[in-house]
Amino acid sequence: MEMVFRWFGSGNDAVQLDQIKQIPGVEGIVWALHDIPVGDEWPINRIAEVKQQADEHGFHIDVVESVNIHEDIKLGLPTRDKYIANYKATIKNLASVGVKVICYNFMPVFDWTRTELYKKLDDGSTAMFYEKAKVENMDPMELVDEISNNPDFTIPGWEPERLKSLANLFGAYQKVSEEDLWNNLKYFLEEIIPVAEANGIKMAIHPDDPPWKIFGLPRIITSQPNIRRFLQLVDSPSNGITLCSGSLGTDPNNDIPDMVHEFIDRIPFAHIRNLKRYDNGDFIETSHRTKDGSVDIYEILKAYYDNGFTGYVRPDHGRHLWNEKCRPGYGLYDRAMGIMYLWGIWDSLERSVNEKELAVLDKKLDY
Ligand code: DNO
Ligand code: MN
Repeated sequence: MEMVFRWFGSGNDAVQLDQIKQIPGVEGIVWALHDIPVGDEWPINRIAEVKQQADEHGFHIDVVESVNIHEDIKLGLPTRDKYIANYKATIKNLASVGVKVICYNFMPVFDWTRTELYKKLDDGSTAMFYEKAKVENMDPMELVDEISNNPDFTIPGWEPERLKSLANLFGAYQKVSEEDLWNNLKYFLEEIIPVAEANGIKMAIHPDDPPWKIFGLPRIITSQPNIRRFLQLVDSPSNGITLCSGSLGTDPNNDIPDMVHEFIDRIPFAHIRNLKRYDNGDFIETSHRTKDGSVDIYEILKAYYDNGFTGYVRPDHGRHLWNEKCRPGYGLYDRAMGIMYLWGIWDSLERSVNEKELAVLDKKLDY
Protein backbone atom coordinates (compact mmCIF):
# COMPACT_ATOMS: atom_id res chain seq x y z
CA MET A 1 0.00 0.00 0.00
CA GLU A 2 1.14 3.53 -0.69
CA MET A 3 0.50 5.98 2.16
CA VAL A 4 -0.89 9.43 1.41
CA PHE A 5 -2.22 12.23 3.61
CA ARG A 6 -5.01 14.72 2.98
CA TRP A 7 -3.91 18.35 2.83
CA PHE A 8 -6.33 21.22 2.21
CA GLY A 9 -3.79 23.61 0.74
CA SER A 10 -1.64 26.46 1.79
CA GLY A 11 -3.52 28.98 3.94
CA ASN A 12 -6.46 26.59 4.12
CA ASP A 13 -5.12 23.97 6.53
CA ALA A 14 -3.62 24.22 10.02
CA VAL A 15 -1.33 21.33 9.09
CA GLN A 16 1.82 22.23 7.15
CA LEU A 17 3.60 20.16 4.52
CA ASP A 18 6.82 20.07 6.54
CA GLN A 19 4.87 18.54 9.43
CA ILE A 20 3.38 15.88 7.16
CA LYS A 21 6.92 15.18 5.96
CA GLN A 22 7.80 13.90 9.45
CA ILE A 23 5.10 11.21 9.48
CA PRO A 24 6.78 7.92 8.52
CA GLY A 25 6.13 6.53 5.08
CA VAL A 26 3.92 9.28 3.60
CA GLU A 27 4.66 9.59 -0.09
CA GLY A 28 2.04 11.96 -1.39
CA ILE A 29 -0.61 14.48 -0.52
CA VAL A 30 -4.30 14.11 -1.27
CA TRP A 31 -5.39 17.52 -2.44
CA ALA A 32 -7.98 19.67 -4.19
CA LEU A 33 -8.54 23.26 -5.30
CA HIS A 34 -11.10 23.98 -2.64
CA ASP A 35 -11.85 27.53 -3.77
CA ILE A 36 -12.91 26.67 -7.32
CA PRO A 37 -16.72 26.71 -7.48
CA VAL A 38 -18.26 23.27 -8.00
CA GLY A 39 -18.81 22.69 -11.71
CA ASP A 40 -16.03 24.96 -13.02
CA GLU A 41 -12.97 23.71 -14.86
CA TRP A 42 -9.81 23.62 -12.68
CA PRO A 43 -7.27 25.99 -14.24
CA ILE A 44 -3.96 24.45 -15.17
CA ASN A 45 -1.90 27.23 -13.56
CA ARG A 46 -3.57 26.64 -10.18
CA ILE A 47 -2.98 22.90 -10.48
CA ALA A 48 0.67 23.55 -11.30
CA GLU A 49 0.99 25.69 -8.16
CA VAL A 50 0.03 22.78 -5.90
CA LYS A 51 2.31 20.46 -7.82
CA GLN A 52 5.22 22.78 -7.18
CA GLN A 53 4.49 23.02 -3.44
CA ALA A 54 4.33 19.23 -3.26
CA ASP A 55 7.52 18.85 -5.30
CA GLU A 56 9.38 21.12 -2.92
CA HIS A 57 8.58 18.67 -0.12
CA GLY A 58 9.20 15.52 -2.13
CA PHE A 59 5.52 14.55 -2.22
CA HIS A 60 3.57 13.34 -5.24
CA ILE A 61 0.10 14.62 -6.11
CA ASP A 62 -1.28 11.39 -7.62
CA VAL A 63 -4.56 11.50 -5.70
CA VAL A 64 -7.16 14.27 -5.85
CA GLU A 65 -10.04 14.43 -3.35
CA SER A 66 -12.45 15.62 -4.50
CA VAL A 67 -13.49 17.00 -7.83
CA ASN A 68 -17.05 17.57 -6.70
CA ILE A 69 -20.08 16.98 -8.87
CA HIS A 70 -22.44 19.84 -9.68
CA GLU A 71 -25.97 19.27 -8.33
CA ASP A 72 -27.41 19.66 -11.86
CA ILE A 73 -25.59 16.45 -12.81
CA LYS A 74 -27.01 14.60 -9.81
CA LEU A 75 -30.45 16.04 -10.53
CA GLY A 76 -30.20 15.11 -14.22
CA LEU A 77 -31.07 18.62 -15.44
CA PRO A 78 -30.47 19.63 -19.07
CA THR A 79 -27.77 22.05 -17.86
CA ARG A 80 -25.69 19.05 -16.71
CA ASP A 81 -23.94 18.77 -20.08
CA LYS A 82 -21.98 21.97 -19.64
CA TYR A 83 -20.79 20.85 -16.19
CA ILE A 84 -19.87 17.44 -17.56
CA ALA A 85 -17.82 19.16 -20.28
CA ASN A 86 -15.98 21.13 -17.57
CA TYR A 87 -15.44 17.92 -15.61
CA LYS A 88 -13.84 16.28 -18.65
CA ALA A 89 -11.57 19.30 -19.10
CA THR A 90 -10.54 19.05 -15.43
CA ILE A 91 -9.73 15.34 -15.85
CA LYS A 92 -7.45 16.19 -18.77
CA ASN A 93 -5.78 19.05 -16.88
CA LEU A 94 -5.14 16.84 -13.89
CA ALA A 95 -3.76 14.03 -16.04
CA SER A 96 -1.35 16.50 -17.65
CA VAL A 97 0.51 16.92 -14.32
CA GLY A 98 0.49 13.19 -13.55
CA VAL A 99 -2.63 12.73 -11.40
CA LYS A 100 -3.68 9.07 -11.28
CA VAL A 101 -6.81 8.92 -9.11
CA ILE A 102 -9.78 11.26 -8.74
CA CYS A 103 -12.03 10.73 -5.73
CA TYR A 104 -15.56 12.16 -5.80
CA ASN A 105 -18.96 11.40 -4.33
CA PHE A 106 -22.52 11.35 -5.60
CA MET A 107 -24.44 12.37 -2.47
CA PRO A 108 -27.28 14.82 -3.05
CA VAL A 109 -26.80 18.21 -1.35
CA PHE A 110 -24.60 17.18 1.58
CA ASP A 111 -21.24 15.45 1.78
CA TRP A 112 -20.63 13.69 5.16
CA THR A 113 -23.13 14.54 7.88
CA ARG A 114 -22.57 14.76 11.64
CA THR A 115 -24.57 16.42 14.42
CA GLU A 116 -21.55 17.50 16.49
CA LEU A 117 -18.08 18.34 15.26
CA TYR A 118 -16.30 18.40 18.63
CA LYS A 119 -17.95 15.92 21.00
CA LYS A 120 -15.93 15.11 24.10
CA LEU A 121 -14.70 11.55 24.48
CA ASP A 122 -13.89 10.02 27.88
CA ASP A 123 -10.16 10.66 27.41
CA GLY A 124 -10.74 14.41 27.00
CA SER A 125 -10.16 14.53 23.25
CA THR A 126 -12.99 15.52 20.90
CA ALA A 127 -14.33 13.85 17.78
CA MET A 128 -17.15 14.05 15.26
CA PHE A 129 -20.43 12.53 16.39
CA TYR A 130 -23.66 11.50 14.68
CA GLU A 131 -26.89 11.36 16.64
CA LYS A 132 -29.44 9.46 14.62
CA ALA A 133 -32.58 10.69 16.37
CA LYS A 134 -31.41 14.27 16.09
CA VAL A 135 -31.01 14.01 12.31
CA GLU A 136 -34.40 12.32 12.03
CA ASN A 137 -36.13 15.15 13.87
CA MET A 138 -34.12 18.07 12.66
CA ASP A 139 -34.70 20.74 10.08
CA PRO A 140 -31.63 20.46 7.81
CA MET A 141 -31.27 24.24 7.91
CA GLU A 142 -30.37 24.08 11.62
CA LEU A 143 -27.59 21.64 10.88
CA VAL A 144 -26.35 23.76 8.02
CA ASP A 145 -26.16 26.77 10.32
CA GLU A 146 -24.14 24.81 12.85
CA ILE A 147 -21.71 23.26 10.42
CA SER A 148 -21.23 25.99 7.86
CA ASN A 149 -20.60 28.66 10.48
CA ASN A 150 -17.29 27.19 11.53
CA PRO A 151 -15.26 30.35 12.20
CA ASP A 152 -11.91 28.92 11.19
CA PHE A 153 -12.41 26.99 7.99
CA THR A 154 -14.94 26.48 5.24
CA ILE A 155 -15.77 22.79 5.26
CA PRO A 156 -15.86 21.08 1.85
CA GLY A 157 -19.43 20.18 0.99
CA TRP A 158 -20.76 22.74 3.47
CA GLU A 159 -19.73 25.99 1.81
CA PRO A 160 -22.11 28.77 2.98
CA GLU A 161 -22.63 30.23 -0.54
CA ARG A 162 -23.63 26.86 -1.96
CA LEU A 163 -26.00 26.17 0.91
CA LYS A 164 -27.82 29.47 0.50
CA SER A 165 -29.86 27.89 -2.26
CA LEU A 166 -30.64 24.92 -0.06
CA ALA A 167 -34.42 25.32 -0.01
CA ASN A 168 -34.52 25.29 -3.83
CA LEU A 169 -32.26 22.27 -3.93
CA PHE A 170 -34.45 20.31 -1.55
CA GLY A 171 -37.41 21.20 -3.72
CA ALA A 172 -35.63 19.97 -6.84
CA TYR A 173 -34.78 16.62 -5.19
CA GLN A 174 -38.42 15.98 -4.33
CA LYS A 175 -38.80 14.67 -7.88
CA VAL A 176 -35.64 12.51 -7.84
CA SER A 177 -36.06 8.89 -6.77
CA GLU A 178 -33.23 6.47 -6.01
CA GLU A 179 -33.65 4.97 -9.48
CA ASP A 180 -33.40 8.45 -11.02
CA LEU A 181 -30.17 9.02 -9.11
CA TRP A 182 -28.79 5.72 -10.46
CA ASN A 183 -29.69 6.82 -13.99
CA ASN A 184 -28.09 10.22 -13.51
CA LEU A 185 -24.94 8.58 -12.21
CA LYS A 186 -24.85 6.21 -15.17
CA TYR A 187 -25.26 9.12 -17.60
CA PHE A 188 -22.34 10.92 -15.92
CA LEU A 189 -20.11 7.82 -15.93
CA GLU A 190 -20.81 7.00 -19.57
CA GLU A 191 -19.59 10.48 -20.43
CA ILE A 192 -16.51 10.73 -18.25
CA ILE A 193 -15.10 7.20 -17.95
CA PRO A 194 -13.87 7.08 -21.57
CA VAL A 195 -12.06 10.39 -20.94
CA ALA A 196 -10.54 9.00 -17.73
CA GLU A 197 -9.45 5.84 -19.59
CA ALA A 198 -7.84 7.84 -22.38
CA ASN A 199 -5.95 9.92 -19.82
CA GLY A 200 -4.75 7.13 -17.53
CA ILE A 201 -6.97 8.25 -14.64
CA LYS A 202 -8.95 6.07 -12.26
CA MET A 203 -12.17 7.59 -10.98
CA ALA A 204 -12.94 6.48 -7.40
CA ILE A 205 -16.38 7.17 -5.98
CA HIS A 206 -16.56 7.66 -2.19
CA PRO A 207 -19.43 5.90 -0.38
CA ASP A 208 -22.23 7.90 1.15
CA ASP A 209 -21.60 9.01 4.71
CA PRO A 210 -23.59 7.86 6.56
CA PRO A 211 -24.76 5.18 4.11
CA TRP A 212 -28.50 5.70 4.49
CA LYS A 213 -31.16 8.16 3.45
CA ILE A 214 -31.10 11.45 5.37
CA PHE A 215 -33.54 14.36 5.21
CA GLY A 216 -35.54 12.44 2.62
CA LEU A 217 -32.68 12.68 0.07
CA PRO A 218 -31.84 9.55 -1.92
CA ARG A 219 -28.49 7.83 -1.29
CA ILE A 220 -27.18 4.89 -3.30
CA ILE A 221 -23.49 4.15 -2.63
CA THR A 222 -24.26 2.47 0.65
CA SER A 223 -23.67 -1.30 0.62
CA GLN A 224 -21.95 -4.23 -1.06
CA PRO A 225 -24.81 -5.01 -3.50
CA ASN A 226 -25.08 -1.34 -4.42
CA ILE A 227 -21.33 -1.01 -5.01
CA ARG A 228 -21.53 -4.13 -7.18
CA ARG A 229 -24.31 -2.49 -9.16
CA PHE A 230 -22.28 0.74 -9.39
CA LEU A 231 -19.23 -1.05 -10.82
CA GLN A 232 -21.39 -2.65 -13.48
CA LEU A 233 -22.89 0.66 -14.62
CA VAL A 234 -19.72 1.11 -16.63
CA ASP A 235 -17.50 -1.93 -16.44
CA SER A 236 -14.05 -0.40 -16.76
CA PRO A 237 -10.89 -0.38 -14.62
CA SER A 238 -11.19 3.42 -14.66
CA ASN A 239 -14.56 3.20 -12.91
CA GLY A 240 -13.56 2.41 -9.34
CA ILE A 241 -14.27 3.18 -5.71
CA THR A 242 -12.65 4.85 -2.72
CA LEU A 243 -13.34 2.15 -0.16
CA CYS A 244 -13.95 4.13 3.05
CA SER A 245 -14.09 1.91 6.13
CA GLY A 246 -15.49 4.75 8.20
CA SER A 247 -18.42 5.64 5.98
CA LEU A 248 -19.44 2.06 5.27
CA GLY A 249 -18.59 0.93 8.80
CA THR A 250 -21.41 2.94 10.36
CA ASP A 251 -23.81 0.25 9.09
CA PRO A 252 -23.16 -3.03 10.95
CA ASN A 253 -24.41 -4.98 7.91
CA ASN A 254 -21.46 -3.86 5.81
CA ASP A 255 -18.72 -6.50 5.81
CA ILE A 256 -15.74 -4.42 4.72
CA PRO A 257 -13.07 -7.16 4.50
CA ASP A 258 -15.46 -9.07 2.24
CA MET A 259 -15.85 -5.97 0.07
CA VAL A 260 -12.06 -5.68 -0.18
CA HIS A 261 -11.88 -9.29 -1.43
CA GLU A 262 -14.70 -8.80 -3.91
CA PHE A 263 -13.79 -5.38 -5.30
CA ILE A 264 -9.99 -5.40 -5.02
CA ASP A 265 -9.36 -4.76 -8.74
CA ARG A 266 -11.54 -1.70 -8.62
CA ILE A 267 -10.15 -0.04 -5.47
CA PRO A 268 -7.47 2.46 -6.44
CA PHE A 269 -7.84 4.33 -3.16
CA ALA A 270 -8.67 3.28 0.41
CA HIS A 271 -9.73 5.41 3.39
CA ILE A 272 -9.07 3.60 6.64
CA ARG A 273 -10.53 4.75 9.93
CA ASN A 274 -12.53 3.50 12.88
CA LEU A 275 -15.68 4.59 14.72
CA LYS A 276 -17.82 3.34 17.56
CA ARG A 277 -21.42 2.38 16.81
CA TYR A 278 -24.14 2.50 19.44
CA ASP A 279 -27.26 0.32 19.40
CA ASN A 280 -29.53 3.32 18.76
CA GLY A 281 -27.77 4.13 15.46
CA ASP A 282 -25.52 6.89 16.85
CA PHE A 283 -21.80 6.74 16.18
CA ILE A 284 -18.64 8.58 17.14
CA GLU A 285 -15.29 8.67 15.38
CA THR A 286 -12.51 7.06 17.45
CA SER A 287 -8.80 6.43 17.14
CA HIS A 288 -7.85 4.11 14.30
CA ARG A 289 -7.15 1.24 16.73
CA THR A 290 -9.39 -1.82 16.33
CA LYS A 291 -9.98 -2.06 20.09
CA ASP A 292 -11.25 1.52 20.31
CA GLY A 293 -14.10 1.15 17.85
CA SER A 294 -16.52 -1.19 16.09
CA VAL A 295 -14.60 -1.62 12.82
CA ASP A 296 -11.98 -4.36 12.63
CA ILE A 297 -9.09 -2.41 11.12
CA TYR A 298 -6.77 -5.43 11.41
CA GLU A 299 -9.08 -7.62 9.30
CA ILE A 300 -9.42 -4.87 6.70
CA LEU A 301 -5.66 -4.49 6.35
CA LYS A 302 -5.26 -8.24 6.24
CA ALA A 303 -7.76 -8.40 3.38
CA TYR A 304 -5.77 -5.77 1.47
CA TYR A 305 -2.52 -7.53 2.28
CA ASP A 306 -3.78 -10.96 1.21
CA ASN A 307 -4.82 -9.48 -2.12
CA GLY A 308 -1.43 -7.86 -2.76
CA PHE A 309 -2.92 -4.36 -2.63
CA THR A 310 -0.62 -1.67 -4.07
CA GLY A 311 -3.10 1.23 -4.19
CA TYR A 312 -3.18 4.48 -2.23
CA VAL A 313 -4.26 4.53 1.41
CA ARG A 314 -4.92 7.40 3.75
CA PRO A 315 -5.98 7.60 7.35
CA ASP A 316 -9.35 9.31 7.35
CA HIS A 317 -10.94 11.44 10.05
CA GLY A 318 -9.24 11.47 13.44
CA ARG A 319 -9.97 12.91 16.86
CA HIS A 320 -8.76 16.37 17.88
CA LEU A 321 -5.98 16.01 20.45
CA TRP A 322 -3.91 18.10 22.82
CA ASN A 323 -6.01 21.22 22.16
CA GLU A 324 -5.00 21.42 18.53
CA LYS A 325 -6.91 23.91 16.42
CA CYS A 326 -7.71 22.19 13.18
CA ARG A 327 -10.36 21.33 10.65
CA PRO A 328 -12.95 18.95 12.10
CA GLY A 329 -11.61 15.42 11.63
CA TYR A 330 -8.38 16.60 10.05
CA GLY A 331 -5.92 17.33 12.82
CA LEU A 332 -2.30 16.30 12.61
CA TYR A 333 -1.80 14.10 15.67
CA ASP A 334 -4.51 11.48 15.53
CA ARG A 335 -4.10 10.92 11.82
CA ALA A 336 -0.32 10.61 12.27
CA MET A 337 -0.87 8.03 15.01
CA GLY A 338 -3.41 6.33 12.78
CA ILE A 339 -0.74 5.95 10.12
CA MET A 340 1.67 4.38 12.59
CA TYR A 341 -1.03 1.93 13.62
CA LEU A 342 -1.68 1.02 9.99
CA TRP A 343 2.04 0.55 9.36
CA GLY A 344 2.35 -1.52 12.54
CA ILE A 345 -0.24 -3.97 11.27
CA TRP A 346 1.07 -3.92 7.70
CA ASP A 347 4.70 -4.48 8.66
CA SER A 348 3.85 -7.38 10.92
CA LEU A 349 1.67 -8.95 8.23
CA GLU A 350 4.62 -8.71 5.88
CA ARG A 351 7.00 -10.11 8.46
CA SER A 352 4.80 -13.00 9.50
CA VAL A 353 4.19 -14.06 5.91
CA ASN A 354 7.91 -13.97 5.15
CA GLU A 355 8.64 -15.94 8.29
CA LYS A 356 6.07 -18.56 7.37
CA GLU A 357 7.64 -18.88 3.92
CA LEU A 358 11.07 -19.24 5.47
CA ALA A 359 9.85 -21.93 7.82
CA VAL A 360 8.44 -23.88 4.88
CA LEU A 361 11.76 -23.54 3.04
CA ASP A 362 13.71 -24.64 6.12
CA LYS A 363 11.54 -27.71 6.40
CA LYS A 364 12.17 -28.58 2.76
CA LEU A 365 15.93 -28.21 3.28
CA ASP A 366 15.76 -30.60 6.24
CA TYR A 367 14.75 -33.44 3.96
C1 DNO B 1 -15.35 10.91 4.89
C2 DNO B 1 -14.52 11.71 3.98
C3 DNO B 1 -15.43 12.32 2.90
C4 DNO B 1 -14.78 12.47 1.55
C5 DNO B 1 -15.70 12.92 0.43
C6 DNO B 1 -15.09 12.58 -0.91
O1 DNO B 1 -15.25 9.74 5.09
O2 DNO B 1 -13.53 10.90 3.48
O3 DNO B 1 -15.89 13.53 3.36
O4 DNO B 1 -13.73 13.39 1.60
O5 DNO B 1 -16.94 12.35 0.52
O6 DNO B 1 -15.82 13.17 -1.95
MN1 MN C 1 -13.71 8.64 3.78
